[in-house]
Amino acid sequence: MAAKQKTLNIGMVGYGFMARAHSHAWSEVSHFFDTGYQPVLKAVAARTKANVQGFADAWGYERIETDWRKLIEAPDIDAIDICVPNDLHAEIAIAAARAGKMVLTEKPLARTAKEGKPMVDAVEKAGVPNMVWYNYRRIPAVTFIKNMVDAGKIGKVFHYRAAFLQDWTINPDVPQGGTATWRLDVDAAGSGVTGDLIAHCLDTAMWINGGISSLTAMTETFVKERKHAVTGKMQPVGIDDAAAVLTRFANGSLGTFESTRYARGHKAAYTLEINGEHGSFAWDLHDLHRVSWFDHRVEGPLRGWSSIHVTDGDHPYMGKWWVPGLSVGYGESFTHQVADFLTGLKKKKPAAPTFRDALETNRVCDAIIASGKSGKWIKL
Ligand code: SOE
Repeated sequence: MAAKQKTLNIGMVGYGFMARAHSHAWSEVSHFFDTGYQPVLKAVAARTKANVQGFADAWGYERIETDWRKLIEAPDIDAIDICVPNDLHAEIAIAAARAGKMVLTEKPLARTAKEGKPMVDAVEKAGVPNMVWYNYRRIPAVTFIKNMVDAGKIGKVFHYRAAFLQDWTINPDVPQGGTATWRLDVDAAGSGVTGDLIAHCLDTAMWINGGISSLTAMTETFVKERKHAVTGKMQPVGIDDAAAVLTRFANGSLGTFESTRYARGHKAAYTLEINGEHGSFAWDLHDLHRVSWFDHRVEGPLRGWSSIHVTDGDHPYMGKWWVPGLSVGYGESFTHQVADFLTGLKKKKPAAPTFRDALETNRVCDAIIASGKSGKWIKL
């Protein structure tokens, strides 16, 4: 760790699963990455005092607030980190930017691109550092694939395919809305698997393979009515439970994306593959350090798929951790994101995805939802 580091006081909004992932990252980063900054878990805000106090105690936040506005007004807070349902991102982010705070928000940027655009305008007008937490691009093996594609290892790209499969909403008794199940409520989430899971796949895909120029999608809502956790009433379900998408990328390659919460047996099965003229790369979140690699330039009988364990000191991020061969996990993808954010502050080079970058992901998600309804191809 560097001797002289600037303090960066974090104001966390929310105390759920994502607030844990982010708090873990803020706490861990300066033990491993020399970014010039020392994040401090200064304050956390959420409505229910007992819950937020428990969270603050567990993670070592110095104080709690029961209104996020207090964090934004507080002169000792440098960065606001938004870990609340999607419908609250815009209001908090815009207020934070206006108050001159750095703003980070959990993905997706907003429920729709229309809602996200004023967020982009606000951070850009205020000139405040901003980032959206799309963590999977910072899994070392995924970053490795990006670097290798950029280095031309597979040549011209023909195909990109990704899937993100889960099975936690098959039971029709799972409610919509409320603290734990807001992802099923279209008013809170904006969309279903598209904004929650395909958004991750799109972020990685567009980072590795460039922009998407057109798409068509098929979406389905398998359970049409669910009880709302807040009202207690049966209400129509407005989210997409599953989506299958065909895309054309601007570089001429074709893409396929599939996501569902109805793939029995799958909990977080994010897989991706990219095929080019000289070779292919494939990756699976369930074996997150492994990259499968096929190199067509290898001559003779040894040509075949090989498996690279992305844990060497010269692999992305890995030189900062233990010794070659030892692993890191899901949580560290967030730590890498924080490390890049802090390094970006030091170098005055924003870490991606910024709000503007993530707005593009929202645009593609909007097109998926629209195409799922109309059945038409949509140009982006
Ligand atoms: C949903 O179950 C979820 O937690 C997403 O919201 C996350 O973004 C994803 O990484 C894992 O699944």
